[in-house]
Amino acid sequence: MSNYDPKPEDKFTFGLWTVGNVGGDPFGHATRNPISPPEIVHMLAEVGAWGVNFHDNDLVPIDATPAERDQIVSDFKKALDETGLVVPMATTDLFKDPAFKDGAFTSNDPKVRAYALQKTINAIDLGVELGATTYVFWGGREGVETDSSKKTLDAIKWFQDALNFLSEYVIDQGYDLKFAIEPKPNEPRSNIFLPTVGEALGFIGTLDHPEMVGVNPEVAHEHMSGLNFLHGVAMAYSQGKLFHIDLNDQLYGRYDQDFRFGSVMPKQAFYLVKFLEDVGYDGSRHFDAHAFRSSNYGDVKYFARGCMRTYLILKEKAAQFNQDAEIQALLAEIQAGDESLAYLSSGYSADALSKLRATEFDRAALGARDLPYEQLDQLTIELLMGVR
Ligand code: GCO
Ligand code: MN
Ligand code: MN
Repeated sequence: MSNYDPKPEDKFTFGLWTVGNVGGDPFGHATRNPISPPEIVHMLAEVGAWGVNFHDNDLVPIDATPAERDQIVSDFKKALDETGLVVPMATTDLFKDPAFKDGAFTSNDPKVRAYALQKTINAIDLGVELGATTYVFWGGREGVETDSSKKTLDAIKWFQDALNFLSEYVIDQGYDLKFAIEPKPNEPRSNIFLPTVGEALGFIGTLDHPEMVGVNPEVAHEHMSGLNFLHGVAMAYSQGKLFHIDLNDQLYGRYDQDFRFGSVMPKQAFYLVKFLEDVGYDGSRHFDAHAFRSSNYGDVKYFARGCMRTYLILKEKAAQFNQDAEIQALLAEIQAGDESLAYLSSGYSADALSKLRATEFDRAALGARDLPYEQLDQLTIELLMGVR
């Protein structure tokens, strides 16, 4: 058995807003005292994370003077230098300020849309200054409570305009930066635009620079919609669009829970980790989760270590699954190919068509085929429960 200590090559990252979350919710005040960005960096280094990500205003308050900004950024850089932590991703807070109460890029107010663009340009500069190569777009306020308030087609167009403008900005500056859209179905808006990975992937194809734009799927967000997260991730990966990933956990049909990775649906988390490791996903493994409101900062460290530890345990389980003789024999039987049909894998041709037309299929035999999926699933569960 390996040890489960995180290493830099695991590329584990946390946002300033995750371990720095003070435990407030819509019904209650903060339960932890705020800690400064340099303190968060030191805490992340202590638990073994590789990187730290941030929203512009996690680091620099929205009303900071230029001199204050420079001091804050220099203190943050010092903490990065002292700890060796890197900043792989940055993003913009386009949701907290009341100016964004009706959205940012999709607000009905053209001044708000322009302000959101300007704020994002400044935040991109800040992110790039600190080393970020991925820029996330989570449109938390991009949406509606009532569809009488906004023409959906206008909102789609404004969203496209904003990303097109920002793509040109990045190209113009010569930045090495790609964009990752983070879909979410609701919270804080009743309905958020680009609610799922599938919609975001479709939308990317309509942009002027689709090559610069991918997705940042989040476990909790797809689970809130009752969707299979692995399938969304696989679709993004198959299109070369898995630019980033937000790992946490979430029961279906609940409020936005942001639980510790793998803590409520470990079986789904297992298939996800197995997928990422099998395909050799080489981006950040970013934990976008919050410790329980009842935790003190000592417990927050358990929470952060727990996210990484669970990932590494599941990674070991995935390797075990791939080497388990009984499981692999079952899979070989289930997935066995048929040499006589190999011609179909080269696609359509007149020859393939005539061969296919001439083939006689034994429907009864197809229907009678044994598929021991119960056995396979139980073996998987036993492997996860540690008895194999
Ligand atoms: C949420 C989102 C955010 C984003 C973050 C980075 O549900 O609040 O997941 O945490 O990931 O704004 O873009
Ligand atoms: Mn989220
Ligand atoms: Mn997220």
